[in-house]
Amino acid sequence: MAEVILHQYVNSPFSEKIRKIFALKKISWRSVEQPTIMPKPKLIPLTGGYRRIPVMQIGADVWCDSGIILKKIEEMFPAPTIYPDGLEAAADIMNQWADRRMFWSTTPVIFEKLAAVVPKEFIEDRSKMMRGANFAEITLMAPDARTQLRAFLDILDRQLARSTFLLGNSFSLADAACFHPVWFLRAEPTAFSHAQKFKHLMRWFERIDAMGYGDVKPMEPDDALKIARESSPATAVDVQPSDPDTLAAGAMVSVTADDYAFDPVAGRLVVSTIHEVAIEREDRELGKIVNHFPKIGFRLASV
Ligand SMILES: N[C@@H](CCC(=O)N[C@@H](CS)C(=O)NCC(=O)O)C(=O)O
Repeated sequence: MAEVILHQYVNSPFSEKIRKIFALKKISWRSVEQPTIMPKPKLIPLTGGYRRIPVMQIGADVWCDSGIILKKIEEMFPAPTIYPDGLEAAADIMNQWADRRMFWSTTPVIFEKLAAVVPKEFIEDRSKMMRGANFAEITLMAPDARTQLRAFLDILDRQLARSTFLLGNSFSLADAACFHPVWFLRAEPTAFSHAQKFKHLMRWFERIDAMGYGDVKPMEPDDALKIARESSPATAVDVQPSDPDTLAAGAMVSVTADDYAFDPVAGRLVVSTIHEVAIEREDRELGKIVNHFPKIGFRLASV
């Protein structure tokens, strides 16, 4: 099988979620370090415009968003599962909650101190990505975010007083997902001190931190692009007739995140199932690429 390549950066919390799933499953993977701000000239040819991290590549197939990456990893490497005891809905819903709710309570708390020291290019980049929001003003949100963060941490801590992991005695997607915002807090000591007050949470945090990242070897971005250029997409057409989007295989569509980083990716529809949309693009440098997105969190439009 072609290698599993994760385009990421070390300090990326959403990548940390995927790295912990690699650790659970003891997967061998290659890590390509990408820039933290635009431009990302060695990522965009693979994604067609999608700029967020992480992105997973296998040959000329590219998965955008941790939600679809983790589903593909689970399909390829089913054991050990990220859904022990069949708790799939609970794990998936906690994943959404951690990404879209808990994570956003950490950012203002971390940047309350860091905003003064991060490069102005970073602030400008994130303001553009948030369309209209001024990222420098994130510090104003810190008091309310801190109040909510402490309540979220308490929810986790109370559960962890009663079970080793969030959904029982085995590591699940819920742990990988709730770990990443807590891990992100460690970027700034005052922010992390809020988590350190919760002893059951800290025991769990240290256990997951010690799991490592699986068997990872670095890869140069150019080598990943070469692999894409020399491969063909391995995705079969699967546009389900029951799909209410009523788009036919081959239709030109665009796929855009519905929360931030609104860069549409356009291509011909290859897959449309209840949870996934995939489109095929012809990239000038790389030839045919298929980009996979989750349905949850994205908008699909015909173009
Ligand atoms: N819903 C996305 C969120 C990804 C995300 O926001 N990633 C952050 C880094 S952890 C990002 O891309 N920030 C902007 C950037 O790096 O350009 C996912 O689950 O993958």
